[in-house]
This record gives sequence, C-alpha cells and structure tokens, in this order.
Amino acid sequence: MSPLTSLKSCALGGKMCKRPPASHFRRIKLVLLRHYEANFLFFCVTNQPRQMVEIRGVLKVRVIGAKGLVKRDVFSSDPYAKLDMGGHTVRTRAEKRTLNPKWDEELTLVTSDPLEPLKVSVYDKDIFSADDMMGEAEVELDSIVNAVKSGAHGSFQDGMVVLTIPPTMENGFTTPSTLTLKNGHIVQGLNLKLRNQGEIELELQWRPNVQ
Ligand SMILES: [Ca+2]
Repeated sequence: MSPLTSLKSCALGGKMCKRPPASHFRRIKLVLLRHYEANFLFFCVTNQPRQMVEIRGVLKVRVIGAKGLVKRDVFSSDPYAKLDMGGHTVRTRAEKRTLNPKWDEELTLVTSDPLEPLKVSVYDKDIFSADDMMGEAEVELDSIVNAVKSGAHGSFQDGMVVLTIPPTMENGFTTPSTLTLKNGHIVQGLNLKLRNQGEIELELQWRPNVQ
C-alpha cells in the first residue's frame, strides 16, 4: 500500500488503520504540497494520524536575515532560523561566524484551520554538542490572512501599501509592518524582536487553498 493510501485509510478510520512508519509522514508533506499546487483539496495528517485537519492554505516565508544576535560560541555564532507551525518545521541553512546573518531563503509551510501562530526561533549550529537557542518569537497571521480573504486589494495597484501595522508590545514588531501588493499578491514585511536578544526580518505571503 502506498504511503498516501495508508494515511488516507487511517485518517478516514479504515479497518486497516495502524500507525504508518515515520518515513510515510515525511512523504506525505511532499505529496500535500504537490496537491496544493494542483488546487486539490486534501487532508493534512501530521503527528496524530487519526486526526483529520483541513488545509486552509500555504504560507511562504522569506527569511531575509537577523541582526544583533547573541554570541553563543567563543567569538561569534553560526545562526540558522527555524519556523514551526502546527507541528510542521522548516529551517534555513546555518551562516558561519556571524551575529548578523543574511539567509534570504524562502520556506513553505502548510496552514490549517484553526490558524496557529508562526513560531520563529534562531539557533547556533554546533558540531560537537546540541545547537544552542539564540532567540525566539511568535507571529500572528490574522492580518495577512484577513487582508487576502477580504479581496479588498483587488482595487489596488502593484506596489501600493494595503495596510500598515504599528509596533506594539503584543506584536513584537521593531518597526511598522506593511502589507504591500507585489505581483498581484499581498506581502507582509516585518522586523520581529527576538526574546533574549536581536531581531529577525521576514516577508510573509499566504495563498488560500482554492477549492
Ligand atoms: Ca556554533
């Protein structure tokens, strides 16, 4: 039985249901992304194979860089950024010996309903010991999801700012966050303060699942 078939059977409570091997869960993420691109509604089975969760969209995160990070090695750090949402984790490469890394990597996460905050963390890569935490933060996705859902940007021209969100203690932004129309899509730029020390710059794009 293919990984996809066994997970479908499990998610639907079939008699053949038993916990599939871990390799099936890695495979299912790739299958889900391919199906999303084909506008195909499917089920997201993550850490709980009996639970069925409907995919609501795909979040693309461009991890631009960070600055003012904490030193975790003797002279510097080897930082990488990790994104986590609903048990799905992706990460950038590690930049060697810098406290102001420039990653400029685009990472993709599947979003489900209810929408969970995006967890952002930065770690120092180590070879002979466990990686050290350098800072972390959370981003609520309500602003960009609601802006896309409203469809109000349909009347805007490319490059125009749809919304500006001022920094507050709650959202943790270090500068105003802007939602801008780029190539027909809303892009939210933000600089986020990391707990411990430093800040990280991200660009978010959310694409709803088209049914
Ligand atoms: Ca290190």
